[in-house]
Amino acid sequence: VPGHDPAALIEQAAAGDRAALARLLTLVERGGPEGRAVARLVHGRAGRAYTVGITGAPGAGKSTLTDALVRHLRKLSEEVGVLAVDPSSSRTGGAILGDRVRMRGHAGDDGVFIRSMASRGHLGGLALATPEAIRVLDAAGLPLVLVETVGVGQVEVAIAGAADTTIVVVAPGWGDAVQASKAGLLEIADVLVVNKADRGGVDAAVQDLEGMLSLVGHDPGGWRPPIVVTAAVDGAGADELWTAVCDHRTWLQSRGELGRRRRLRLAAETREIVRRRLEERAGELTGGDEFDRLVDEVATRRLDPWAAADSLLAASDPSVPAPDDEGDR
Ligand SMILES: Nc1nc2c(ncn2[C@@H]2O[C@H](COP(=O)(O)OP(=O)(O)OP(=O)(O)O)[C@@H](O)[C@H]2O)c(=O)[nH]1
Ligand SMILES: [Mg+2]
Repeated sequence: VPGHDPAALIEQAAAGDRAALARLLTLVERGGPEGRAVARLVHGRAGRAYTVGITGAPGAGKSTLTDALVRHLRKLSEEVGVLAVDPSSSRTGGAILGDRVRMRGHAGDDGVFIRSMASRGHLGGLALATPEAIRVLDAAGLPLVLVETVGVGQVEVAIAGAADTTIVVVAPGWGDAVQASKAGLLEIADVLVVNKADRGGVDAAVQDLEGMLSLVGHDPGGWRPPIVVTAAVDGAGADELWTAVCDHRTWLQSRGELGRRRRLRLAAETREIVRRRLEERAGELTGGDEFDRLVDEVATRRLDPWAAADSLLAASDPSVPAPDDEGDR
């Protein structure tokens, strides 16, 4: 039974202990001091794994397609980690369970590690827990990490959904392609997938996407997302999809784009942490007795709201000069 010491757990996970890996992910999901300790320790060991995001509207077939990709990768003897991220708090554990059941075919295969994430305890929620969880899998030595996220919510798309290669999945029908476009998914797509090809309507969906891609526009010599047709239920197209991912990876690497992208993602993540921290701090500053006292002064016209805010901020941070020091009283 794995213990709680983050450093020991990381050694065990890196040696292939999957229970230790699971334990580390639980700590990261929960946040708190232990989660922070894990994050600090894994960061220096991460950076080798290639990450592939699989996103799209609910029900497009992301989980089924992820499963098909994993099967294909196992045939190629590739080791792979999978994170199924569900950012919508409205969804119940049942949906997550569905993902687990769909992925159950890989039970007993040590070359696959699958984890669903739906935590709420972490500061910044799943958007910030996801890149940390990816780094845990990375530090544990998994060379490939697939991340399934529902493509809704700006922060989720920007941070949790961000990967080295992003696959956007749509099902046939105008609705899906238009929704993907509205949700900003076409802009982030490196590879587009029209899934459920067994159901028909594929040609129209491919044309819809082609049309919308032309509207988005791409730099000359830039990467234009290929459109891959799949029927994830029977694994059809998984090999073409993987080839497209590998082509994109080669393209990124040949241009030095991979490092640039990763840096942008780390900047976005760091910025988001700062933003959430400040928001948390704002909640603390405006929730106490001192705040009430200042509001009384504002209400009785002795202080204006800006001066009250300055006073609160100065009290919270000694490096900010207090309004009194400015001699305006
Ligand atoms: N006919 C057909 N059905 C599919 C295909 N791929 C997925 N499905 C079905 O579509 C439904 C949704 O598939 P999921 O893989 O759960 O879709 P998802 O995008 O992961 O859904 P959420 O995670 O709930 O957003 C399931 O009933 C799948 O069996 C396909 O290629 N053809
Ligand atoms: Mg799913």
